[in-house]
Amino acid sequence: MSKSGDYAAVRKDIAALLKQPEYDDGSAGPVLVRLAWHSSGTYDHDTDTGGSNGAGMRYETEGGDPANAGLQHARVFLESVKAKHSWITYADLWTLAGVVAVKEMDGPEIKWKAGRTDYVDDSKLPPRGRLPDGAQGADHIRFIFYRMGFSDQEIVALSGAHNLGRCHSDRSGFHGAWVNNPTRFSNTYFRLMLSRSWKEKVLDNGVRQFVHYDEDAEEELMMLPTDLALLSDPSFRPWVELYANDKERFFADFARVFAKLVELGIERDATGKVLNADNMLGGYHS
Ligand code: CCH
Repeated sequence: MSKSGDYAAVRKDIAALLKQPEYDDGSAGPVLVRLAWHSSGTYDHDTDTGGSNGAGMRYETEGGDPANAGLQHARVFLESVKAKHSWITYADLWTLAGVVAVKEMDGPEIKWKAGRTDYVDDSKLPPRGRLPDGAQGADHIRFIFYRMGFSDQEIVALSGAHNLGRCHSDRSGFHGAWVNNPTRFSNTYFRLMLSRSWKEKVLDNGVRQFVHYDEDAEEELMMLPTDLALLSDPSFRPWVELYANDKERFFADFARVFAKLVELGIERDATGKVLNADNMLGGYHS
């Protein structure tokens, strides 16, 4: 058990669990990034509902959403950290884990602030269907991300997270990784999107995705229909080109936008203290 508020100790223990030789590509990192994103990405700006406060994925309504299939692996990985640092809220732990994982996989440093509550406010619960569907196109992506308050540029920057991890047939129905080294954060996703020819493929389960096969690669690489929508849309595409050509710019923009993502729905005063976490049932601490 660490001292309450010792986030450095928590960060260290998250970093230590990333190496998982038996899991996927040997790292828990990508699925932890996805947990941070899905816990935050239910936010709706207009109604101020959803978001990471409340760690709703612990319960069936949100945790059992088919869009969240597979994220139980991420939550289980983090249980040992929660057991050791029981003072941290799940909402803080899940968002911090994504931030630490990006950094440990050679990505940028992302600013992160504590203070999320695990108190579940029923009036803030998001309905299912708030997360994006990879089978769709640019209109759908805009509908989902504008609802959270993101711009076209921010949407493209965030999508660069698909440089990490892979699709699992038994989770989303899609299959494969976007890049050859899916446990190292970089702008390869954008570079491959532009430089390779992507061919439509219908998988045995009927799911439609796009693939490319390089002779010297270990496996066929993939793109979701939503990924390639970034290429065909005239407002998204210039950002894909920029990030493909300028890794530093991508890292800086990704860091800023991911920090914004994990803050959705968290209200703070000028000192950074959270204002909307007053119901302290979930172990709120300042
Ligand atoms: Fe994503 N993502 N994502 N994604 N995602 C999937 C996997 C990851 C969409 C669909 C999918 C973001 C945006 C989108 C990650 C981070 C982010 C999968 C495969 C699908 C499908 C799931 C499976 O089968 O396990 C769609 C659609 C959008 C937007 O339109 C954003 C934004 C982020 C983070 C900033 C990461 C990381 C993964 C890999 C997870 C793993 O388990 O390896």
